[in-house]
Amino acid sequence: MRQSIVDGAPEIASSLAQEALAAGLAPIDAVNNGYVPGMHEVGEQFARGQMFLPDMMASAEAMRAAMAVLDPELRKLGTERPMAGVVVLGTTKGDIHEIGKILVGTMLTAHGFQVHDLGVDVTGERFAAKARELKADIVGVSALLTTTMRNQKGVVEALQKEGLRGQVKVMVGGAPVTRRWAEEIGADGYAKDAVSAVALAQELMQQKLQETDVNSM
Ligand code: B1M
Repeated sequence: MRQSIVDGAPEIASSLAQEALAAGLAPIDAVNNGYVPGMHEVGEQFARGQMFLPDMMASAEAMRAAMAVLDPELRKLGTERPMAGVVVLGTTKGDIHEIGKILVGTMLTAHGFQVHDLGVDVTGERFAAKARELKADIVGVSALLTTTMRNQKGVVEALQKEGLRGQVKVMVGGAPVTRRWAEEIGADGYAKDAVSAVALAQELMQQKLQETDVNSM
């Protein structure tokens, strides 16, 4: 699986995902232990100048082909659970990386969250407008570039400007993002991967419930 991503081979990535499901492998294990390490290898080779932009794009295509097989299986779990909360998700302005964000969305859906994915290159204003429209509980902002991380702060500010910050929790993530950065920009939490994003979203929903209880006393 790892090699199919490094080679940018969508057909192989897809057929290995089908084989994995047929063999009873948990889809999230295939993602985390099979395909994602391939993406990390691609990133390292790109940084060393051994791979170029078209190679990275081919690897992203292979990752999408694997996810097309695994995603429905991951999502199935979500339909068996009560609705856990409404999440507006997206990749921040200036940034077109989407694979990690899609994975986070899939895992949240699998755990009962209603996820509205705004896609990539999303401004703070669009996050805020969607959060207002859907009465979102959580806004999730992904950033993969050190140059676009700062736009996560723009989302927090846009929510503040729209008077929504009291109702909406903000979670951030992405390879260059850290807990310290999340604290610095006034976000409510940081998750390092899609599995911990679910735990964080559940924790933020608990916090929201407790705040509502206190306010209604
Ligand atoms: Co880009 N890219 N890329 N790229 N790319 C990186 C990020 C890079 C680290 C590669 C490198 O140099 N080693 C580097 C960034 C350097 C930096 O800023 N520090 C980089 C660069 C430089 C660029 C361009 C500038 C290249 C250029 O044009 N010269 C360009 C930027 C374009 C732009 O956005 N404006 C660019 C373009 C691209 C492609 C389009 C070719 C492609 C993306 C295709 C797509 O998404 N459709 C691409 C890819 C594939 C990568 C790497 C190789 C892989 C990213 C990925 O999908 N990882 C990446 C190297 C790397 O990350 N190792 C790289 C797999 C994914 C599952 O992990 O996204 O980290 P990740 O998500 C994780 C966690 O971070 C977390 O959970 C996810 C699942 O576990 N998470 C969250 C993510 N979002 C979260 C949100 C949360 C919580 C957790 O809450 C809301």
